[in-house]
Amino acid sequence: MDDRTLRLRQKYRQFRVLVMGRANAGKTTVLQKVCNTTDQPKIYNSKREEIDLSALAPSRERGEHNIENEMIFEANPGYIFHDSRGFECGSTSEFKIVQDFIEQRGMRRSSSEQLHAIWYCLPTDNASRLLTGAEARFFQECDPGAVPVIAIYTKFDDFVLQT
Ligand SMILES: Nc1nc2c(ncn2[C@@H]2O[C@H](COP(=O)(O)OP(=O)(O)O)[C@@H](O)[C@H]2O)c(=O)[nH]1
Ligand SMILES: [Mg+2]
Repeated sequence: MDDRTLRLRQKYRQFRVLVMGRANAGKTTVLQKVCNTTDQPKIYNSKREEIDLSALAPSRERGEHNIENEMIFEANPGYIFHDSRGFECGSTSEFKIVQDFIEQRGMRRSSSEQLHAIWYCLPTDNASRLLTGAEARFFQECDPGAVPVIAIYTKFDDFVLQT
């Protein structure tokens, strides 16, 4: 590693990523691959208290969902993931939550609180539409500022199989 890389590595101990994409897009699978694990992530609230999902009823879990929660895989704590679940319904309030989060986190001076990237998972299998209304809106209207948006096409093997 050169000097610059070393300096960056020292400054950015953790890499914070907002993961977007509808249910079943393959988000969790991509994160597991990146972190080289098959485990589920641990989830922490903004006070860094662990949230025990098994203790929550499914309906409650949805209600408890908060974009500020941090998902961390024990196998690779170098990544902190935020999940924008709920965005898929495309409502204006959900869109605003995501937009505000990106704006707030993009402006943070402290590198440990900054949002470093947005990974947008788009399933390519035949059963899915490539872009839903909410997704088209995100790409047209959302201003990520300095935060790079990376589109990840998922389920490509299925696309190949179908075509
Ligand atoms: N064929 C295929 N299936 C996938 C791929 N990625 C995920 N899946 C499957 O799609 C389903 C949803 O994946 P998941 O990662 O849970 O999606 P999430 O809801 O976005 O977190 C699971 O049954 C996965 O095994 C892929 O690249 N190819
Ligand atoms: Mg998931």
